[in-house]
Amino acid sequence: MKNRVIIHYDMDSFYASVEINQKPSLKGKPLVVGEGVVTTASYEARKFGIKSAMSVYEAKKLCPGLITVPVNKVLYYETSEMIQNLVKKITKKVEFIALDEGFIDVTEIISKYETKEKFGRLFQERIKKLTGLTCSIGIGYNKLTAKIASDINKPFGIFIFNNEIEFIQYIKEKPIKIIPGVGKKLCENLKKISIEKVKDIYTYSHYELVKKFGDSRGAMLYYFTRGIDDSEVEFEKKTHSIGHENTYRYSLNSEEDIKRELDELFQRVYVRLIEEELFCKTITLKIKTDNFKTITRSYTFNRPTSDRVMLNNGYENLFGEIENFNNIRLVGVSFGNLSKKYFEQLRFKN
Ligand code: TTP
Ligand code: MG
Repeated sequence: MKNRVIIHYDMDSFYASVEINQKPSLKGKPLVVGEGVVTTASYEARKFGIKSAMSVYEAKKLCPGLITVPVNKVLYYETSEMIQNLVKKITKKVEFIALDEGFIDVTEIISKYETKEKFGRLFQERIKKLTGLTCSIGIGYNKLTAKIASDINKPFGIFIFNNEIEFIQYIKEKPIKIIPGVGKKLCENLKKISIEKVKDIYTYSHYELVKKFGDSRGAMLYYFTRGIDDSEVEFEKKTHSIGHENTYRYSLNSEEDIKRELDELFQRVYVRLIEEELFCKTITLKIKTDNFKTITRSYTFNRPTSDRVMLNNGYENLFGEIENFNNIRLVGVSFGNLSKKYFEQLRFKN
């Protein structure tokens, strides 16, 4: 595989910075966003030990002069959209993973810039000029190393891993929680077998890790601690659809049979929509006869939804349009025009 260059950008204290930007008198002050729970703290508030997910009550004990601001997600959504539109002008190979962070595959375009660092600085300046906000940049040879790098020089920092040697050199003495996917619980379990630093993993074989922690987590520990990650920046994810089809060796010939099969498929696709935290705008039914005639019928909602009743109504309407129930050899249901639940919830709030 060609040497890749992947960028991970992550806005600094995102919600707090957006609020400060709106009201400059808040600048330089310890501030948290959230009323019951801290969603994020300004860097001044972090000096007091205040962190995301802490109660505001606890945070105020740590810093009596703390300013609290209510969450205004519409504002963060709008800022995020501005940032994403700018990022999309650089290349279409972008994958947004949260309101304030994303991956960019710059492998094909990085040679236009003098150095990777220059690209990073330019990127930061453009975001700052557009939004008044700062971000941190990680530049890696894959998504994993870019993601870890963006955290290293926060705020308004850049860090670069050019290759596995540089990565391992940096990471080996660090606590194992630096690896994305290693949460609190796994950390505790690793500690029980004396794994505290990244390098402690190196004494275990792939086989041993899989045996102890299961296929996916074992492999993750083995590969990620070595800086190995072949996953791609999924830049066209948004246009994907999800669906299921059944083919039959003998044809179906009654409305009841076809309805029953489609109901089951609808249910399966719906479960996937919910599991993958997506919203859908278009439902499609597909039916194929034994002489390979395919009929598809689609229904598009006014706006993306994950509402079971709405989806079901759309599906029932489509089923009502089917006229032929003879010699059916394949039926399918798919949901298209997908978008992330998180974004849709914010978009349609208020
Ligand atoms: P993060 O990027 O994790 O944090 P951050 O941008 O505030 O700070 P950093 O400079 O360390 O990147 O999360 C982005 C936003 O997501 C954050 O501003 C608020 C929100 N958020 C929550 O609502 N709850 C949480 O527990 C976390 C971690 C973040
Ligand atoms: Mg952030």
